[in-house]
Amino acid sequence: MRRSRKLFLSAATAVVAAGLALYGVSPAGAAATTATFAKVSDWGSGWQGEFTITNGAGAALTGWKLEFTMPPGTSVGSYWDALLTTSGQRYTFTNREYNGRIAGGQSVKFGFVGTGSGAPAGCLLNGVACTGTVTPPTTPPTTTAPPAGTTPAAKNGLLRVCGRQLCNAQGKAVQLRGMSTHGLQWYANCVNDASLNVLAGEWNADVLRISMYIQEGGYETDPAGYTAKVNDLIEKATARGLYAIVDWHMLSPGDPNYNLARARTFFTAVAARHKDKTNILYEIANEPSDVPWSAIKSYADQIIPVIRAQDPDGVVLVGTEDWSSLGASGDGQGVARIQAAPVNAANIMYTFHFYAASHDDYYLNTFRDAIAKLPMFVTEFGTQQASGDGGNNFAMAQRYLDLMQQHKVSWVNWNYSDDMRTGAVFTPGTCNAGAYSGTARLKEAGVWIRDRIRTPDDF
Ligand code: IDC
Repeated sequence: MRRSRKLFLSAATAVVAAGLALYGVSPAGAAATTATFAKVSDWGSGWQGEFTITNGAGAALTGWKLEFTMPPGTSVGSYWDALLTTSGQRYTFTNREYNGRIAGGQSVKFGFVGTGSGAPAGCLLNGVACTGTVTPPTTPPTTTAPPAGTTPAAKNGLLRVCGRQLCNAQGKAVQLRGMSTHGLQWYANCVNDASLNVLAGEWNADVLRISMYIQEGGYETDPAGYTAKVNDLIEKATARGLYAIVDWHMLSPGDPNYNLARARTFFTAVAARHKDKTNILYEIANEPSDVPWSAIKSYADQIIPVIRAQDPDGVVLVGTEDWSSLGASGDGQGVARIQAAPVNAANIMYTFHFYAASHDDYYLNTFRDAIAKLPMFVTEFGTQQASGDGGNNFAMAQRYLDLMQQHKVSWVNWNYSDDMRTGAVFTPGTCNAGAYSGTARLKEAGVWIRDRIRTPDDF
């Protein structure tokens, strides 16, 4: 009797384990893992919703699936930190590879935008009511822990856009600060092991923007050579724990579609090569100009899938109207046009560029408005005029920096070279001399921006 009973229990356990292994569900009655829903904001025609999945038990959960039904007239739009499949009004979200593991006592969140006035109903977490009878399996976790180390890229890992923020692999909103190179066709001699050691080790920068012009003697003149140069600088940035922004520095002509075929070739090669890195961001169009938002959006909608086909996880940065001024250098309606017709992709941010001596309160207010509505990244700014030259307006620049710090908007300053203009941080001749360390060779703007990059990070 005892023997057969034992056999029966073993068989039942095996069946349950086999059937539930995928999502780590074990029999009811154990410690609960729950999912709770909240509307975190509501603007009348729509709202932002968030689910928090909490592992109340001791062992790690290794994956999750959450499903619910929306009432007729209510639907899900964009979403983040989960994958989505739908069947009619039934929505099924599953974890991304970076947030499937939930240690005991920990939570993960994912979010989405809803339209209509209804709310999720009939919620199931791993097939069980979201109020909780799911427990973790005893199998060890398969997801790798965040990389060890103290560099910005090691601490933060793979970035992703969460709501309107840039978040690290632990789900914390972070601000990156760093420098842009000048055009590689002119000032590649300023970006090398010695200068990047100073940028990473003395300036404590988080990010390097690799500015590759297309015209003006750039990529179009030597695609293989410039691709190799960018690849090399990505490796140098990676070796120093910096994030790398691959800047497709289209400028004139201002229509990004002019270079679409070249962009396809370039981004396919670069994304394929670096897809396993966790420190790459793709800036697909530096400064569009003289084209409507619809043309920029059309370009983005075509080039982003090219990148994602190789590297599905990298954050993509999208240029905006009128030299990435969000349309402030045009009719000022750029933010509204993006909101009316956003780029068809998740995990993207829009870019804003400013030059503090040229771009006063009107630009600042346009930017402030955009921060409240869109995920924003300042991939280029200067303390001078838009020419990158002339006197500095540090007071105005500081107002932008304060706003960006308050809202954790990442920024990159133009530029890490010894060009003669006031916006280049080094005095002419510095790069040939290889004398990047300290402040002796820095121009006024260089001293100012170095001080502001060196302050402690928020991560
Ligand atoms: C400027 C460079 C200058 C170069 C010029 C031509 O400082 O040496 O001759 O480009 O391309 C931008 C552009 C950036 C500009 C910068 C300063 O993205 O390429 O660099 N700027 O004018 N937008 C606004 C200002």
